[in-house]
Amino acid sequence: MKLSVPRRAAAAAAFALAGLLASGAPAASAAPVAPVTTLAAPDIPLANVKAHLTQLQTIATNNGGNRAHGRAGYKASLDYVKAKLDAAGFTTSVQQFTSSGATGYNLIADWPGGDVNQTVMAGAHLDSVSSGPGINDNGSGSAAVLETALAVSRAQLQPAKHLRFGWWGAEELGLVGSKYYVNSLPSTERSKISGYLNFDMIGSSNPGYFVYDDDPVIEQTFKSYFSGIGVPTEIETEGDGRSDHASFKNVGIPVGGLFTGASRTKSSAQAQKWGGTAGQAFDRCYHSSCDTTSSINDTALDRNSDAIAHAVWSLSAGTTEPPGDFYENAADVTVPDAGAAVTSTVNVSGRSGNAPAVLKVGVDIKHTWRGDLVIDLLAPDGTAYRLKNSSGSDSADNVITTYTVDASTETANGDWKLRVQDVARYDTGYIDSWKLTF
Ligand code: DTR
Ligand code: CA
Ligand code: ZN
Ligand code: ZN
Repeated sequence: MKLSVPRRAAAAAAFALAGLLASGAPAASAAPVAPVTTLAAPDIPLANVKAHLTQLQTIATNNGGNRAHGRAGYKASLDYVKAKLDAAGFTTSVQQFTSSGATGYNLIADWPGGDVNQTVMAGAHLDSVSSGPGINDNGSGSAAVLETALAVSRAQLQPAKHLRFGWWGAEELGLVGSKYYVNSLPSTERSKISGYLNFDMIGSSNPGYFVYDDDPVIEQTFKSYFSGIGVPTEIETEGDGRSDHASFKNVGIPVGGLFTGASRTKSSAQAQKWGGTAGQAFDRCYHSSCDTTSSINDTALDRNSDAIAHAVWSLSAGTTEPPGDFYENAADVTVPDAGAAVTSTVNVSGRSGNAPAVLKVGVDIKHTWRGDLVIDLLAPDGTAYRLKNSSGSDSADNVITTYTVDASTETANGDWKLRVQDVARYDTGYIDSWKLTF
């Protein structure tokens, strides 16, 4: 038993997640990463994503059949995406660069708010090859990221971390646009990007469900989403260096992403797992003129769009309170034999809103014949929550246990009290310590 003032545990667990994202590996001294309380992401309407693909298809059709770097179809694609984002309240900027003698463009869209020192970024290359409209490669990633950004706007999401979205030019020429973006960022700005999520080909006609095996937290975020919808995933093994995430990874930014496959052939085991056709390419129209809206697998596009939203929502959420926070009073308080009730107080401060529906009340009361005791929790407004009634037959000693109380109608901050009364003669004891865990 020791005397101490009410204290608040310093819980670093919630920041371990940021540390994981920042460093790509768990910090040596990091506490186990506590669950992050997040708002559930909305469903991303497949119809909206497909409407963007239809627009990109039309743009290609009206501009020589492609949306390639240096061609009119690319700039028209960028103008389409930018107009949607401007109308939805994003702060957009267009970054110009030159590649192979032609002007290229990146589109960056920032969602106002959030901690810019912990920026979560999602992106996709917007250019196609010159031999086709590039609807899966990579209209699919571009449209899904766009619709996720629009969902952020519809929700007026206010995540703890800052959200940024990027659409890259000239990926097909060798990740030119994303490299230009990253290389143009001062290192101080790069270090603010806690993670980059890449989506390049996520609607392949004979799809697989591949998750990049890079940052463990991002990888797990995607894996748990897909396992939650009963879809098995595989680690993307051919991905290194094959798309824009490489530009970010090369400067030490944690990356992750999703992929449904390109020219590789689906195995029979994969066909067993995912359906589709074994012995056929995941996308038989890869880099071809048939990479059109009719070559998209809707189920794959929908699932991946929803996975993107899930990742954006969960990786950008901070926790309003570090979970596992507790307030304790370890001062001894004697309980008079068959006498008046006594109280012990903890002061809760710095929290927002109400107490939780599952407020844990840990008590440690040393007392013989504990059946003598009546125990209550008193909220700051005086509301009493009965934790234990007296019981003449309960002859065991001490009450060392944790009760749970639905305190969701009580404001969290204020003086909470444990009230203990000994209602029967001869046995005595004291409050050793007690604590509230939010
Ligand atoms: N290089 C991409 C397509 C691609 C091929 N393999 C992977 C692996 C992971 C992401 C993308 C890709 C392109 O042609 O745009
Ligand atoms: Ca959906
Ligand atoms: Zn490509
Ligand atoms: Zn691509």
